Amino acid sequence: MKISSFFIGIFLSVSCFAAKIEVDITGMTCGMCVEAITKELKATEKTENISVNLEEKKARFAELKDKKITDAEIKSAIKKAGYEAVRIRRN
Ligand SMILES: [Cu+2]
Repeated sequence: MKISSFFIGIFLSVSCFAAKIEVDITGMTCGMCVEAITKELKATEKTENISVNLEEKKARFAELKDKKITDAEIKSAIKKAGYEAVRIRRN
C-alpha cells in the first residue's frame, strides 16, 4: 500500500509541476521562422518538447520541472528570434 501511494505521489507531482505552455506569435511566415523560434526557446535551457506550428502561429512546449520560465523570458526569447509573443497560456 505504501509503495503504491509513493508512485501515485510521484506521478501527481510530475504532472502538476511540468507546466505546458502555449504561445501565440506574430510575424511567422515560413519554416525558417519555425526554426529560429525553436532554437531560441531551446537556448533558454528551461524548455522541453518544443513544437512550433507555422499554420497556427503557435509555439508549444513544456517548462522544465526544476527551472521555471517566466513570461518575460519567453517574450524575450521570441523577440530574439525576430518575432513577437502576443499571448502566453499555461496549463
Ligand atoms: Cu520565415
